Amino acid sequence: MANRRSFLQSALGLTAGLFTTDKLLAATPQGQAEQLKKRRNKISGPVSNAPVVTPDVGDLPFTMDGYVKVFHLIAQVVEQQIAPGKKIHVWGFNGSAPGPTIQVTQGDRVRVIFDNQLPEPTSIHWHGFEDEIQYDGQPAISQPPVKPGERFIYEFNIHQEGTYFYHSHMAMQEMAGMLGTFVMHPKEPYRPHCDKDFAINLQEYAVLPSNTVPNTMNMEFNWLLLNGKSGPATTPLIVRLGDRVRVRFVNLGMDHHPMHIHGHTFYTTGTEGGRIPEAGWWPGNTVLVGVAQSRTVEFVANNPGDWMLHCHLPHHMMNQMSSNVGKMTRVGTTGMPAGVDMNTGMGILQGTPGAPLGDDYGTSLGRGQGFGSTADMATTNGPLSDPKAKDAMKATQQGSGQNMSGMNMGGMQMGDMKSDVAPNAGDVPNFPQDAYMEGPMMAMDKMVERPENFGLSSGWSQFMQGMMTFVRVLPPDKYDEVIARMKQANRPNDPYASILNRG
Ligand SMILES: [Cu+2]
Repeated sequence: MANRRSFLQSALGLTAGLFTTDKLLAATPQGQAEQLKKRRNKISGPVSNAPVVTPDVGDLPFTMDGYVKVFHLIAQVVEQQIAPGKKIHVWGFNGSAPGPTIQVTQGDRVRVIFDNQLPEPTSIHWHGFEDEIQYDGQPAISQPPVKPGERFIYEFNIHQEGTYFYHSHMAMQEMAGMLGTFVMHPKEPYRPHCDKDFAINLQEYAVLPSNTVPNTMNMEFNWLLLNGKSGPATTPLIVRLGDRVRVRFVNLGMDHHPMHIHGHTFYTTGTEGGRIPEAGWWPGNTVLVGVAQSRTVEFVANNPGDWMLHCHLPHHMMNQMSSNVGKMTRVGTTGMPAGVDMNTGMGILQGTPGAPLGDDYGTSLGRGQGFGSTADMATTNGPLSDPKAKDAMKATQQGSGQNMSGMNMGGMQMGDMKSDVAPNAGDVPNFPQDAYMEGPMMAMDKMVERPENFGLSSGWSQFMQGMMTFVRVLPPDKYDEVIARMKQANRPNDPYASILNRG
């Protein structure tokens, strides 16, 4: 029978025909669109839940105890590289802040063994869970606080579906980093099927000059993060042209974040209360993710390119919250130097020149500009002059953040030394605003090199800060190449493992 079928197929030229057609189709834009249509038709076919990928964070593994899924969650201090040259100490879980994503399925019985390795009492609240009061995680109300070195065991019958999260219920511990995503996959998979499913945690820290810990009381945030990284250190979302994509945003900070995508229209399909019935979905390209909320969006990635996905609050698209404001940042007769240490920058009396708020120095305007260590300067909006740039680069290259995992700190990209600003720039009111390229190029492409960034246009990293990442909608050949490189990297606990294993 089999032989007869293959004979018939080759007699009719079916096998060869299919091969040739597919190859031909992929060669032209029209062909690619045709393939896209084919893939989209598949969306209504049989479906299953695609595992959620949390870039830069990954999943919390589990073991089975009979029919119970058992997770082991550990609260601890974590040293985390959030941007090139910037390492901070945060409080997280199992090695990262946000903590690893927990994925379960509706109907599961789940046990979370929680260990507190922090120096003060804490507990874990399971945000949005409709479950028994003794597992709600409110210290001294629903359970005793979990003291340092102690353990508490939470148990749940998962009857909900959607995007939830876990966090400390102590306000300042939350702001020190203690949160993570908790995905409840539906027993009956959602339709239409999504080929890719991502989680992005939105966080903000106020890290004062020369500090490695966030000041949790401060409301002026200078580091804005997606999954614990600030641009350009964020790892892009890799999707194949034609994929239907789901992104789940989780916000546990002090600000609301309007999350915006380029080149596509998405539908908001879920909140922190679970799936929205399809009739209630609403289209947009920006979704406001309020504090303590989750928002799930879905779109068909039908537009090839490296598209930005970012918070649209202007101050959340910066690192160090730095602004170079007006002539005060100019040296010589037209201005005063900024970007210096706190004493000097704030004109504090210190002998020479010896006059508080004297004429020699201007205050460093903006929030955090240049204050503190020179190592920080290279990760602000850019140095002001060639000598300063060189100093900053030296500091960065010698800085503590050289050997962070997954990043090549081998050196800054020194572009051409010419300035890209107008010769009279210093005399123009309100200059500079975003003159990143004043002085040598400060692109960090090399420092954040990773397979997911392969093929991005040179210098991209210079314009990527704060809560910014990409959705890379890659045509099949480019997609295959990037995926092959990701596989080859063979990284332990790769957040993308579920996609790489699928092939
Ligand atoms: Cu924001």
